[in-house]
Amino acid sequence: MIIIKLGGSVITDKSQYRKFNQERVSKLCKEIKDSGLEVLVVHGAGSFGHVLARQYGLQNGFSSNDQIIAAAQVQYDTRDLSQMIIKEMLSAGIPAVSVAPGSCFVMNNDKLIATDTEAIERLNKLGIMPVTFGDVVTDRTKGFGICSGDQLMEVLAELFDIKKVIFVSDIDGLYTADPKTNKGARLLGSVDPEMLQKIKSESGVDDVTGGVLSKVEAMLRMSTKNRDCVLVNGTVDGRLGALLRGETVTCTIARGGTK
Ligand code: IP8
Repeated sequence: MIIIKLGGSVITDKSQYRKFNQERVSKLCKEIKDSGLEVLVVHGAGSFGHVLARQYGLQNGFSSNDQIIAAAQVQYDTRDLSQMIIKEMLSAGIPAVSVAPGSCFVMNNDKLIATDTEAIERLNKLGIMPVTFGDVVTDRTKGFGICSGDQLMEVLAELFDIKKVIFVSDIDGLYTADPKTNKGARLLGSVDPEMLQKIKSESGVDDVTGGVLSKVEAMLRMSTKNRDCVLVNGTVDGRLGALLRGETVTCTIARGGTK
């Protein structure tokens, strides 16, 4: 099975609160469906999560009562986004159901812990794709915290038999520097832990979970000798589909796996 994260920068406009990229999501769902592969999808929160999370400091955990309504609002917004994605999946012919991460995971000081995954495993066995997403989740130490889609990818990659991991983002891959501000930035076809140390991450928009640098760190943790971890641009028509078909595409492959 392949696990794919549809990043918030692709499925939403991260600069506008609650702006869904319906057309893009529809295309990506079709590319996934056409691949005919067994896939598990996780999605980010984009502007349905990061804007309010940042505004109310939700990533730091509970510190004041005015965060509570914001924590609830974010969970409403991310569920709304998730349902919009499920709608596109169903239209593409993918049987999928949205599963809020707070129903099967808690956090402990920002570490994601799977408490009850029986339902998502059973859904998957039935042939219904359980779709989880970045969200506000309760935290045993901090009251609540931000559970990113990247953290979910790591936990789900251990729970299921995952042969390939794909992060769909709005960039062609990992660059040696920010290509938006640095003309000399070079796209890396592959990255290892040493190379990552040299790379600067700049995003310029709200991202309480750290942007591309933490994503590549997660990718390196998830890559093994038998499991490729790929960062690919989902804003380019057909690129995800080509990758799923096994074609050579512009992307960055994380190579760090010692396991
Ligand atoms: O978009 C973050 O998840 P991500 C979740 O996968 C929130 O980083 C609520 C900001």
